[in-house]
Amino acid sequence: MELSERRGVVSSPEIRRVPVGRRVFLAMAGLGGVGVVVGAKIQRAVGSFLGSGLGAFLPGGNRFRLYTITGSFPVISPAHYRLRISGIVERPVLLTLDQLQAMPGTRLVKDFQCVTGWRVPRVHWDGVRLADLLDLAGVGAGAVALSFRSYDGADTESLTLDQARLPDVIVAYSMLGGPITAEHGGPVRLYVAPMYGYKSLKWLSEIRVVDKVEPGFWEQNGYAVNAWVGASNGRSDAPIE
Ligand SMILES: Nc1nc2c(c(=O)[nH]1)N[C@H]1C(S)=C(S)[C@@H](COP(=O)(O)O)O[C@H]1N2
Ligand SMILES: [Mo]
Repeated sequence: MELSERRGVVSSPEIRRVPVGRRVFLAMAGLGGVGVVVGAKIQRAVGSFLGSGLGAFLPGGNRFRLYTITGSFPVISPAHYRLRISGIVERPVLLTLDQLQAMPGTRLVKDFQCVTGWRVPRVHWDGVRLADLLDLAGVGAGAVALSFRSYDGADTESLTLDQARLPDVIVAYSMLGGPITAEHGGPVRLYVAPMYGYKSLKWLSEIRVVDKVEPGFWEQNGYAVNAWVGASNGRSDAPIE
């Protein structure tokens, strides 16, 4: 896949962008432009999900809300997916999905907790520890933190190197017992188990090793940079339902 970078946005003719539509994209008051996708249309689109055993889109609690900042989501085929590791590294890395999945994997069964209060218990995740990916690229002198970019061209996130090396911080390719769907950030998203959901950046395109923490999209909009579940986060992006 030819990746082009314009103003830091990774784009490619291989990436299709599916608009979620006015009816299901609700602009949020608090965090301008942030959308939470709800509604029948999307529920049908991800209907396969209902077979996951979690009943993720049935009315009531214990279900994921789909988030997208942009009002659309990128659909990236597994064959065209690439993960770039760049910045202060000894060996810049460009991985295919096959190469990522050939690395030693980690399985986690953990709750997913959005800062707004919704929570999905005992979600199954598979992926590669971020620590292992850092070792693959070799972190160089002076490195302090990671900056993450998304194929949506909008979301960004950060972790310190110490946070990134925790054993329950993974680059995930499976969620809820199957490949991560496009709506949930597939083929590859972050899963930062000890932190609120906004740290689990979807459609992960690039991990940059940097010399200072660069607060991501949600942090620039008021959320805590260190998003440990349980920490106080002072404001709400609660979905309108
Ligand atoms: N690229 C991207 N990643 C994202 C978001 C987003 O809007 N865009 N929202 C975050 C938030 S606030 C949460 S709670 C989770 C929600 O994951 P889900 O959409 O799979 O339910 O994704 C996180 N990762
Ligand atoms: Mo969230």
